[in-house]
Amino acid sequence: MRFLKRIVSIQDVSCLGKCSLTVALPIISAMGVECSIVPTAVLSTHTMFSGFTCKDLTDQIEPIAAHWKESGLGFDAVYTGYLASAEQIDYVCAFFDAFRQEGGMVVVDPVMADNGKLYPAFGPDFPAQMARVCAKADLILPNLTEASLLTGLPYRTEQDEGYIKELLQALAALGPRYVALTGVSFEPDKLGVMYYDKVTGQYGSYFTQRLPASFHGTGDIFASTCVGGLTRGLPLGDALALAADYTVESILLTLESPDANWYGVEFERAIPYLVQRMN
Ligand code: PXL
Repeated sequence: MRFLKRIVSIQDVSCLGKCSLTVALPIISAMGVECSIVPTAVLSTHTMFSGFTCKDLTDQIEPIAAHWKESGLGFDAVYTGYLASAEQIDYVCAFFDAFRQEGGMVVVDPVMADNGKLYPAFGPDFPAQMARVCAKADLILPNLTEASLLTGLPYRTEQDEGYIKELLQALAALGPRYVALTGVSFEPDKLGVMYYDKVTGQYGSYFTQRLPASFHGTGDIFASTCVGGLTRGLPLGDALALAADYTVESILLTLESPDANWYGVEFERAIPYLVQRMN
């Protein structure tokens, strides 16, 4: 019996810019969970910088998976984030089939868009490919833009509960049992997450204060913390609340820094808070 649980995270290495694996690894480790990785690409920075380089690693996914299978390795959770190209979708789906295990979970953060727009590296066909990955997940964690691209429902900045429930149900109809939608706001000074379990038909939500700044990479901080919490045995509502609180704490500490970088939240300074919450 292993006391340490193990997650495998499938997303890119952005060498500078604090997102994807450079966020998932420290956060999941701080939560007391082992984090193995499958890098989907190596980029000089994330794609919000201009002139970034990108080496797609699609051809590595299958050999890495085959070696792990031969070696009898398994994972308590598979967690995917930024996938570098439509070509790698089939390999990621095959990875889920190979490593899904009894009592384990597959969590997909369909990272591809924000603020109403697809990220620059993706073409208009990419959301349909990402929907195939979501179909195989137990839990998906889209933001509102991603939810609208995945379902074909309109993207609206004016939200009400009826609209959010319609999105949640349409997302669950893609396949996953659980859907948690981020960036939900029914009051100007509150921001949070609303979630849905399609088997029980239950909805839940968790809201925190809306802060006067938005930083790149906060979605990855949120998703990594949520998957870490679930793997440590937290119920979904508690894992999402912890993820929201840790993200807010990270942003608050970043706002204290007069020279904070636009490209990265100082989540490192909030790690003691996260560890304390886990104990
Ligand atoms: O934070 C999401 C993300 C991850 N990886 C890369 C990105 C982005 C968002 O822009 O560009 C490479």
